[in-house]
Amino acid sequence: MQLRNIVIGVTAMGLVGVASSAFAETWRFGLEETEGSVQYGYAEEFKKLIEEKSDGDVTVQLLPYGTWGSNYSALYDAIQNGAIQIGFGSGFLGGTVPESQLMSLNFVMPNDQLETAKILNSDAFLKSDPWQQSFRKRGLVPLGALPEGYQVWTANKEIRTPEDMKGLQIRVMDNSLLRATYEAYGAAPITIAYGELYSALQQGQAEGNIQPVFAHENMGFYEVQDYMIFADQSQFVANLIGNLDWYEGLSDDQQKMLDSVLGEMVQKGHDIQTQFNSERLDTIKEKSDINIIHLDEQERDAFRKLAKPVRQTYIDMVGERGKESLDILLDQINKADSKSQ
Ligand code: 6CS
Repeated sequence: MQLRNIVIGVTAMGLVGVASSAFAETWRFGLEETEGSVQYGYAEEFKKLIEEKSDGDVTVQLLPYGTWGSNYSALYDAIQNGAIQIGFGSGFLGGTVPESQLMSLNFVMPNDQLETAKILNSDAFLKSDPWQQSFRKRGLVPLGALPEGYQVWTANKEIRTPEDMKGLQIRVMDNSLLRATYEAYGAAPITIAYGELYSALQQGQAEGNIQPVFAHENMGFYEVQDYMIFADQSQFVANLIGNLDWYEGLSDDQQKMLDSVLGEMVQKGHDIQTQFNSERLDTIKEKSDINIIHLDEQERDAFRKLAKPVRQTYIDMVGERGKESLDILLDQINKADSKSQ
C-alpha cells in the first residue's frame, strides 16, 4: 500500500513554475489516484495515444496523487488556473462544480458498465449545453467520463438492510449529495481525506468505506475491514476535465486528435477498469479472509427506494442546470434500455 505514509511535499513552487506554460506542448495530467489505479492505467494509455498521434509534438506528463499535493481542491485549482492542463475530478469536485455531483446519484446508471461509459461520453450528454456550461462557467471543460467500477461498501459488520447501516460512520467523499444519500440510508456519513483513510479505518474513526474494488486493494483498505458488500448501487465515475483557455487555445487539428483519442479511450477505459477490478478482487481473496456479500434484488430494492428522493435533493442543491443534465442523462438511459429490449 503506497500511500499510507505519503508526505505532502508539493508544490506551490512547481505549479507556479508552469503556470505560464499553459499552452506549451507538454500536457500535465493530474490524477486523483496513485500508480496502480484505474486513473493511472487510463492516463498511461492516453499518454501513449496522444504522443503517437501527435508524432511526439505533445508530451503528456502524469502527475499521480501525492505529486501535486493531497488536497483535491489544490488539483482542481491548478486545472482552473492552467498550471495543470487536464485531470480527473470525482466526488470531491462537487465543491468546484456542484452539478458534477450528478455522478454520485445512486441507482441511476445502467447496470451494464460499458453502456454507462458510452452514455456519459456520448455527444448527447457530454456535449450538451447544461453539462458543458456547468464546467465552462468555472473555467473548465468536461472532456469525458471514466466509470471506474462499482462502489463497494466495507464495514466490520454485515450490511444487508438499511437497518444494518443505521448510525454507521461510513466515510464518503466530500460531497453533499453523498452525505444526503447515506443519511437517507440511515448511516452517519463522515468525510476523511483519501490519504488519511487507511489509518482512520484502522483506528475506528471511520467504521465503513465506499470504493471500487481496485481502490480497496490499491490503498490496502481491505486489510482493516471485515466485510465487503456488493450492493451495485452506483459506479465510481471520474470526470476528465481540462482548463478551458488551454482547450480553446488548441489548434483545430489538436482538438480533433484529442477528440479521437478520447473516443478510443471509452472502450479502453472500460477494459482497464474491468481487468483491474477483477484481478484485485482475486488478490483481496487470496490475501485476506474478508467476508464477501452480494445483495439480492430484494435487498437492493430497500436501498433503491431510499435513494430515489435524493434525485430531488440534487436538483434542490444545484438548481436548474443540474436538473437539465439529470433529465438528459435519464433520457439517454431510457433510450439505451429500450434499444436493448
Ligand atoms: O474515495 C476517494 O476519495 C477516492 N477514491 C477513488 C477510487 N478515487 C479518487 C477519490 O477521490
